[in-house]
Amino acid sequence: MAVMKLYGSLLSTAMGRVVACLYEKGLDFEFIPVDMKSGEHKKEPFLSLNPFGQVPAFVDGDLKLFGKNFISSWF
Ligand SMILES: N[C@@H](CCC(=O)N[C@@H](CS)C(=O)NCC(=O)O)C(=O)O
Repeated sequence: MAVMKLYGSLLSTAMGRVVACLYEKGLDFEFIPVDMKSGEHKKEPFLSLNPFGQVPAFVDGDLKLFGKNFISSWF
């Protein structure tokens, strides 16, 4: 089974919340860093994950989610 992917930045407090939930549930995930300093979150391909251009974004197979509350409530 493909591992869940969390796209974000270590500087993001919103991502920190999602990471805390993943660890609390003991779920395996891959962290995909998004370089916010260079504006990677405002360009494709990231915009196809979150059209608002904000981290975090999350992919689990065919499921794509963005927004810390939507992601966290998925676990
Ligand atoms: N409503 C979003 C807010 C996420 C958010 O504010 N992310 C910040 C980092 S903590 C961000 O991507 N800021 C860059 C921007 O807004 O351009 C959520 O709940 O996840």
